[in-house]
Amino acid sequence: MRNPRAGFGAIELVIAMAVSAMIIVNVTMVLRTGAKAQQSGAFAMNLENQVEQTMERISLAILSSDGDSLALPTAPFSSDTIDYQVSLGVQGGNVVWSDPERIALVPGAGQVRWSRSPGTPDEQTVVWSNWLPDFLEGENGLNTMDDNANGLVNESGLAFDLDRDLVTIRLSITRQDEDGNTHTRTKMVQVTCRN
Ligand SMILES: [Ca+2]
Ligand SMILES: [Ca+2]
Repeated sequence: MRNPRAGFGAIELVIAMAVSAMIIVNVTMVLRTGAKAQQSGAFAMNLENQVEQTMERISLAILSSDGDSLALPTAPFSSDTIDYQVSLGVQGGNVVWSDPERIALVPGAGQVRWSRSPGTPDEQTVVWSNWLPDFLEGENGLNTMDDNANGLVNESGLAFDLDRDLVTIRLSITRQDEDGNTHTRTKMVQVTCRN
């Protein structure tokens, strides 16, 4: 004869197992979400660092350049390229200038490229950043409007403009994370040439 209490015990056991399974699933989900948040936090931080670092390199170069020689447009126009020479010091009362240097957005490649002696056989180039969009964050280039209301019309992912001796630099970097979500960071810095 079967003991009714034994059957009851089995059901209780099944329920207990189901409950613990649910708890395990929940804990795992919480852990996963935590790891995900940490991952996306690290991603955002990386992106932020990259924008900071690239902007710092660009602004340092412009800071020590010959302000009088900068041929940049004035807002609402802008350029994705800057040609400059850096002061190497003073010799015999004259400022000694470096070979011509250039910082430019390479269209299609989405790169910020620094070069020395561009267009000559001695040209040296270094990529300072990847993942630049064609147009600055919020700007739709296929029109005649300043879509992101920053005073420039259709500015590129890297944009320079000049107001007397004040150079404004704008930069956007856009990357996709593992889940295919797009993240964009934009920074603006204004620099007055020392020389
Ligand atoms: Ca704009
Ligand atoms: Ca536009």
